[in-house]
Amino acid sequence: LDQQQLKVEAAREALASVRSGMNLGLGSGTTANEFVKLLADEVKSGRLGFIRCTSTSARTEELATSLGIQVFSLAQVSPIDLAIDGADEIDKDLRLIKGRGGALLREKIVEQQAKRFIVIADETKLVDKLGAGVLPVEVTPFAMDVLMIRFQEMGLDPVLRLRDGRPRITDEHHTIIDIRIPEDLDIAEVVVSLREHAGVVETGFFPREATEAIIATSAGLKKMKR
Ligand code: A5P
Repeated sequence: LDQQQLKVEAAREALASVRSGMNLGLGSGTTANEFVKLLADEVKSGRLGFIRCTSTSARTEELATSLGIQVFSLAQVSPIDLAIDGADEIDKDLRLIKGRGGALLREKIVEQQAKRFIVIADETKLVDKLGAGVLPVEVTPFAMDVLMIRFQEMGLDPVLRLRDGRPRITDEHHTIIDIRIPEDLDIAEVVVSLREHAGVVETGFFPREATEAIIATSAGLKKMKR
């Protein structure tokens, strides 16, 4: 199976946890999109009824709506029974890095409002140590330039996320600075020091939000539970 098929397999397995009448949180990214598509099929066929969804991004909302899934505000579907979302990195303790697609703030808000949060991913997302790639940090535009300098001084190798040559603006109207976790530090320590800086809104480190993970590997499904 190629990576795309693995994403579909993980999404299909997560769908088995959805029951009629549930309030759902829909994730963002290519893996979460597969879940939204499968969910739409179930709703359309009538196999699942009375599902109420909220979304972690404007993009997912667009996709869901285009497939006939009505999207409600977060408050309207709270408490959320189940959130399903992808991740960029997953470690053995079910800690995550998210946000390489830029939706980390709404994702964290929605997923902290969910009783269960199942991460769906293909095997490429499993890491020994979080920080194999960048950690996205959402910051206010007002602070962006000075935070870039401070993060540089902290040895975090900051890169401002761009789109079409301009700072990428998130759904919550912030910008994103991607940083590197220094080899000798744990991500949790780095996040504590990042959060001391006014203008840092949120980071893509999700230490305890996920309650379960479904990882599709070429050898079959691997499941994790907190
Ligand atoms: C969106 O901001 C991210 O947190 C995604 O959940 C994450 O990037 C995973 O995306 P893919 O499923 O596209 O890899």
